[in-house]
Amino acid sequence: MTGTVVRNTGSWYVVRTDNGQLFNCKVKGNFRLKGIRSTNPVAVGDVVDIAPGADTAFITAIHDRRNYIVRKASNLSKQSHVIAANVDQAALVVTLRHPETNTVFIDRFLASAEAYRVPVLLVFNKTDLLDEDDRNMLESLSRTYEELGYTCLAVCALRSQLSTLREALRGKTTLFSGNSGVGKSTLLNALVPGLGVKTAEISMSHDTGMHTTTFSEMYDLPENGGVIIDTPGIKGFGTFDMEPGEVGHYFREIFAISHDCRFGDCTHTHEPGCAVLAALEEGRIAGFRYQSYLSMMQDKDEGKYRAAF
Ligand SMILES: Nc1nc2c(ncn2[C@@H]2O[C@H](COP(=O)(O)OP(=O)(O)OP(=O)(O)O)[C@@H](O)[C@H]2O)c(=O)[nH]1
Ligand SMILES: [Mg+2]
Ligand SMILES: [Zn+2]
Repeated sequence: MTGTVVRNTGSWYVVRTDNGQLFNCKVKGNFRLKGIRSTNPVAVGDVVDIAPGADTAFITAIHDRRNYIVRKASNLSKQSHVIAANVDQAALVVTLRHPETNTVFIDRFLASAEAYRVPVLLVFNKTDLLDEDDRNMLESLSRTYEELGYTCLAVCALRSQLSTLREALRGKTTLFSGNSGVGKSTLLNALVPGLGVKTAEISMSHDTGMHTTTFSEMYDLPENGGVIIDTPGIKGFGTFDMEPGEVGHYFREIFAISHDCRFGDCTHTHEPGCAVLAALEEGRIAGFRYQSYLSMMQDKDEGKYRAAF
């Protein structure tokens, strides 16, 4: 029998077969992703073969993935974690306030998604909490990202201002990702009337989320409006399996300009004749994007990433 993984809690998976039946499954055997060790060999979105047993079914094979998005399982980890597989796009939910998503985190996510060829939608939530300065900031950030070709939406889950988001999700399978507390599950609840997925207020003292969602699950939007995969909030986004020379390929503007660098193996940090540094100087590349690039290059130097991002 074949089905799609719709939920993953620890070593248990819920698989929905084509006729809509649900099976609680465990994994049989040892699946590996291109020989990389992963904390979850199977992810939500995977199409799998299952062999139903007396009370437990087993996942016996994973079909080839159209795409997937993966990050380091944790700081310093050599293991990867597959966030989801076979998605049409990822919606990175971010907030400028309560909590504050930093741009290094955004850019790490974007670079990784670029590497795995997953289109990203940037969803700025909690617009009700923004003052005028924040709104200017939102506009300026959106402009920068839109110029790079990323769609940016400003929404408010609390006031159900979601028409642009609903439109962007229609008919697609979308992974919801982002820091804890940005409102991923609240958005989901607002999009699916009566769903009632658990949400929680962010910590007053730390201004961070409470890691309320603890497993990944796929939900159907009403009226064939698409599919959402809600996932646990993440703190840092360590890129997995990326060579230092590759990092610049996944920053669209850096990649485009790098063709004019004097040296083919330019790292855009100190080299003479570096077109990227020249563009930075002239303001044709946003300073914060270049900082994110440096942050990822430094990981590669140190062989790790810092938990703060
Ligand atoms: N003011 C305001 N609060 C919101 C909005 N959207 C969500 N929240 C609040 O933000 C808090 C966190 O929301 P959640 O939906 O639990 O966040 P999450 O991203 O799912 O968090 P994790 O599951 O921990 O990753 C809740 O108290 C929500 O009510 C919004 O648009 N405006
Ligand atoms: Mg949640
Ligand atoms: Zn260069």
